[in-house]
Amino acid sequence: MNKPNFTFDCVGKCSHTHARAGVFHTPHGIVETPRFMPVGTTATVKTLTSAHIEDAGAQMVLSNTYHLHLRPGEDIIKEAGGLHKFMNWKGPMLTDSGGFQVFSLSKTRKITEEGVTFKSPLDGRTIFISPEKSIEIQNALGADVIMAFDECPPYPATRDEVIAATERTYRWLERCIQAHQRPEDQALFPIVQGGVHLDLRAQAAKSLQEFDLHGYAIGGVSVGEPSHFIHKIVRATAPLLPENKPRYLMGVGTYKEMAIAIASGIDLFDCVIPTRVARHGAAFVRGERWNLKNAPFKRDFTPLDDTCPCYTCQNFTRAYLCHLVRCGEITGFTLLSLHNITELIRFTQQIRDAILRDRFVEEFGHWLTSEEEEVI
Ligand code: PRF
Ligand code: ZN
Repeated sequence: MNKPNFTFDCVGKCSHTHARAGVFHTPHGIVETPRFMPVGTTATVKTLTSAHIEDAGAQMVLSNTYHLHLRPGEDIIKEAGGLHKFMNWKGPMLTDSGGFQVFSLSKTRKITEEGVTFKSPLDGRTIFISPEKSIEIQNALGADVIMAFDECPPYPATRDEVIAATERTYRWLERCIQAHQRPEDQALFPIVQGGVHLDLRAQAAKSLQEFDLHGYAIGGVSVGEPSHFIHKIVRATAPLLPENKPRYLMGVGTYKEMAIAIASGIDLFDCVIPTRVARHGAAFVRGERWNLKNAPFKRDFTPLDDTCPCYTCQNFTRAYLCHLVRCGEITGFTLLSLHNITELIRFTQQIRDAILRDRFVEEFGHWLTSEEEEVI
């Protein structure tokens, strides 16, 4: 019997929360969950090579349909042998579908039932992406996981606007499934929308399960709403998704948000935060964000984090990093990005290890409360 290309094995469960440790099998290897995925928007995790990303402990890397369609175009990447070969990343990959990026990055855009029309910010050319087009592009890019083309309502939005976007996301999923040409080696994940309305979230989570897909994502969070809304949405929605499939929370990647989401049963995360923060000269260290430009670091000849195994922490001092970021040197951004990605992946890996020992709440419980409410 052929082993299916996509399976998710739960290998450990927390006895107090919905947290679980899993292994997601893909054609390009496994992803041990919970796990943070670095973002390689334009087929590169900014300032890093694939060797750095591997050293950081990354197992799955994300890239973007929107950016790669605009430049260099999926035909070139297909000619190169696919996205894996093009960027020399041999492990699992995921591509986002493009809709969300059109909304957040393109000023002139028009959305209809057919799809989204917008002007390329690169050269002003008019571009149209429909569910079919998004899947066609993602089939050409060849990532292991591809995302359904969704409509992410802005925050704030009226309840009617959110209903319309959520229902459209469902209809677009049907079209994505129809258009998908490589279901045997590319898993299509649908995206639960529903804004801050828990009933709409529950409805969407249920209706998307009419289609038997290999994993499920929660979108439309961390779009400007207060963080206690994020916690509430994730806590209510994640447990409604199939237990035997990976669950992915899109665009979320801070310590607290990830810990709370893991407690709710989320397995995968992505966020540009670690690389964006690095380019601002800041580092994540032991649960905090430090600005390396600050004067006290000028003469601090200790490693950024002496418990961190990354190349940056093993070889350089805070004083050196402070100097590089004050000079705007690219090496500084590379070293900080490498550390920040290592740190967030290590955080999710440490949580995974704790879940496997059933010590998640004992060791990470301090992350699980928010001011507005008790989370567990
Ligand atoms: N949809 C898609 N990508 C996303 C989001 C979404 O809602 C988000 C929201 N957090 C980030 N990336 N397709
Ligand atoms: Zn480090």
